[in-house]
Amino acid sequence: MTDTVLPRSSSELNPSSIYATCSMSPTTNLKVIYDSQGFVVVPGLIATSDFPKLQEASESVINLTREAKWPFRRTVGSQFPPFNSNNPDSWGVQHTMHPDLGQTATVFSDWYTSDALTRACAELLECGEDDLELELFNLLINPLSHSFALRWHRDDVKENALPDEEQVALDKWHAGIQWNTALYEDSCLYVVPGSHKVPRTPEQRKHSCTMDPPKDPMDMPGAVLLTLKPGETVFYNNNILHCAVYDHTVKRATLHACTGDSRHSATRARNILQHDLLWIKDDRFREQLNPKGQRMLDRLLDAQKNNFGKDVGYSLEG
Ligand SMILES: O=C(O)CCC(=O)C(=O)O
Ligand SMILES: [Fe+2]
Repeated sequence: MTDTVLPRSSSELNPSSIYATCSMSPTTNLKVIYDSQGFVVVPGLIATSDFPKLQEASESVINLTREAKWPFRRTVGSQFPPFNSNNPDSWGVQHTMHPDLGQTATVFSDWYTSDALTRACAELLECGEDDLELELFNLLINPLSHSFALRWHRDDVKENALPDEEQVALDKWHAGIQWNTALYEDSCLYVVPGSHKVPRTPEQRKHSCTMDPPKDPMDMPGAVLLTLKPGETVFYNNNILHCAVYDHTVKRATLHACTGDSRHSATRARNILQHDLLWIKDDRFREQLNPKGQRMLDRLLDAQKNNFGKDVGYSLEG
């Protein structure tokens, strides 16, 4: 078991040193770090035998996407949903658990519902594993020929929200958790530790109120680069102020997903259902899941039913 290393101070923060095991040890600081910084890095959640399977499955969907044989992708030039197909280059693969991907999708859904991962999610969400809701599972990849970047943003708060509106949105954001698991070293994501709790300062607003990606992400007051080593997972509050830079010369294959607490699924509706999820009703998808996954799916289907016919809209533009 690794000891938890608490950050020395925000200005000295080296996020890649913020490790915490998600053992059920009474001394675990996972939740403490997550609450104070808005993210926590956890190594070793992927079983050694599963690691090559996930790498292989990722290669397979990346190839399909780059060969234009998988239509659900994040297109270079589009930062947020809905993604268009205006550019042949991609920075992400969407819907990796989709049953049309056959056995490959099962590798992803087995990991999404694995005990180590769901235990960590439940611990951070402070809910029972029986409350967890299956949500999104995508893959973030390096574009092949165009470097690309996302502007500074919070996933479900608009860039022009006033400080009071920002605070209201941040206060209710505890119903789901986002996570990135790196299959290769990943130095794409920048975050402002602690920004998940407080509105932006005037200076931070200046760096995050347009559609433009930053010239240098480190110009944002409080920014740190979050480097993940292969096999490490960062769990983060996706309303933390963050941006990302994708260098087409550096291999990236990072699992990118979120898991919800179904007791609050109404709060999650826009964030999740803005991604087209009709395929989750496919019987083949249910059959692909283990019993725990099927229960998690039922909670998402309930949320989808409760929002049927409603226009949930999109969180962000760009
Ligand atoms: O590339 C990343 O790690 C972050 C992606 C992101 O911020 C988003 O999809 O909203
Ligand atoms: Fe984001």
